[in-house]
Amino acid sequence: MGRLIVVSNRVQPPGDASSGAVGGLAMALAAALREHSGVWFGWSGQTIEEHTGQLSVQRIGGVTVATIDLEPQDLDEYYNGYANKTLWPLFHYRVDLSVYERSFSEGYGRVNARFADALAPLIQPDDMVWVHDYHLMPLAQELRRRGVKNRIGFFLHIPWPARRLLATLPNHRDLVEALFDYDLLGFQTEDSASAFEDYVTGELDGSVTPDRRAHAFGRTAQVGAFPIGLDVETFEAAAHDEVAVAEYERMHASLNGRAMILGVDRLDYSKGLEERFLAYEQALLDHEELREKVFLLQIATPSREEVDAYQDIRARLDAVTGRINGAFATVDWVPIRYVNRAYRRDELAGVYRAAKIGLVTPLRDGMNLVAKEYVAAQDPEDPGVLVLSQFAGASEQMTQALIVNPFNREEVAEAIVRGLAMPKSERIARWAELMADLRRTDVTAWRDAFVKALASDTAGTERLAG
Ligand code: ADQ
Repeated sequence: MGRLIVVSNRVQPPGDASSGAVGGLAMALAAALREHSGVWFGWSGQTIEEHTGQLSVQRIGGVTVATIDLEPQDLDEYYNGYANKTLWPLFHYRVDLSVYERSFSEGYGRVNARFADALAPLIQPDDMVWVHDYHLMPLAQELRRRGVKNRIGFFLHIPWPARRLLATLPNHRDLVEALFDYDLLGFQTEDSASAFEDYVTGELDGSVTPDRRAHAFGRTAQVGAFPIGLDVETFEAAAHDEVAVAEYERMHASLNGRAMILGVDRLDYSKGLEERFLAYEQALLDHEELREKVFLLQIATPSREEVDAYQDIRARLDAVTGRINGAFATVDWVPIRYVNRAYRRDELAGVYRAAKIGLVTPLRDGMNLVAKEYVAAQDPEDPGVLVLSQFAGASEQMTQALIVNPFNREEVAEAIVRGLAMPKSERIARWAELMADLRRTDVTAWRDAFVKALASDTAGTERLAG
């Protein structure tokens, strides 16, 4: 087998596992490439005034990292535009926030073509190409136009929306047609994979065989669910290093005998932070005995600040936090501690371990790695309880969590109360099952399953024959 070439919008070479980098995608890919002498291709994160197509190639930690720069206009139209103002909200069920402008889709097409121009000459005959996420859906189509015949797989880290929702996107058929230039289409969950199949049969008049080969536009792509896992070993090691232990002890000392409920998220409207604060408020209203006995620590790192919707959600969260703290705080108790900085991974592990409740309540989420990190960081003798949204992809696997509807304030409030009161034996039993599953389905298992499916897929062979 040839090399594995991974393509993603941003490239973050495998390095210091304890770095403060935010983003589940980056963490998972660094782990996946560590053992492969693979190539990682993507945007450098830098902009230049005029596109040159110049490729920068470096060898970092056993991986060849190849990057290109983008123009400011690319960044506006492709990244902040089509990817994060059009697709991200729509795929997270926020049609109301999804903005469509023709310049966005032009920019999206242009950048995908530029990626293909730079990438195609690097591809050798036996290589497999693995493309990641919603930024790069048309990349295989652009590579095929440049004569690339290799196997190309696509993995979507975010949810695939319901058929009628996707149909609201102008030119949605073109977007999906481009996907049929991949050999393998991987989704996080069964829910997303079957929503895609539903679109193929319902919207395109295509068909899907029992072994999940989707046919449309005269082409075939294999469909599958490949739930992303955590790099459990690295995370556990980080959870036991000096920084993690010191952070745990510092947090523990500051609890003052109070139980900590914890949220950790990128500051994003899909994460359900406002609804979460209101559910916590509901718990304080319904259960006066909790007051001064618990607090909510919400760590929310700002992201995509150039996009208006992200500034709006930030302002709303500041206001809700202020209101709840104003209503309930006493001289020595603040109900919500709201922190906007990024943490190192080991620091974060220490914080997770000190929390009685991990409150992970996105309104919609491809997987959600925070839920998995929370479980992996717990003390096996005295683990905390995970409260998890039914709309996080992780809920398909993590059935021993307390599963809640994040839109139902009372239900989330009651789950918090139940978690706080849960007997140790039940906490241990639930945690042990969750942890065993995390190990079984870690990031290596995810990578191996995807790469194996891509290597064994026969759709590409049909392409060569046809
Ligand atoms: P994200 O939306 O970024 O990822 P998630 O899976 O929760 O969501 O990953 C977040 C990562 O960032 C975690 O590793 C977490 O530890 C880290 N992080 C969050 N806040 C942090 C902070 N304040 N400081 C430091 N680190 C922080 C997308 C999809 C998800 C999918 C992943 C991977 O939206 O659904 O699970 O990709 O496929």
